[in-house]
Amino acid sequence: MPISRYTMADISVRKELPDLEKVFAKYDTDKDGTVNTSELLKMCEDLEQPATEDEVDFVIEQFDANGDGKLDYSEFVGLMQMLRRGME
Ligand SMILES: [Ca+2]
Ligand SMILES: [Ca+2]
Repeated sequence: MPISRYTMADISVRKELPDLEKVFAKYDTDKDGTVNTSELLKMCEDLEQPATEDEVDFVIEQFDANGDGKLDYSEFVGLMQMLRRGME
């Protein structure tokens, strides 16, 4: 049986965690330790995945574990893991 693709993805995400920290810091433009709707909108633009505010709100809702309407770093990592799997 081949190694699970999810296992491979988890390994590559873990290796890239330092980079994710940089990405998070780059888009947390007001440096409050969370990424809000407008900050995530900017990231989508830069990734050439333009999204509407409603779409970004929806994405935040999916990953907003503590329900504050914004993504902190651990929630953001969950989003990035999902994106990575979606792109495979
Ligand atoms: Ca912020
Ligand atoms: Ca949150």
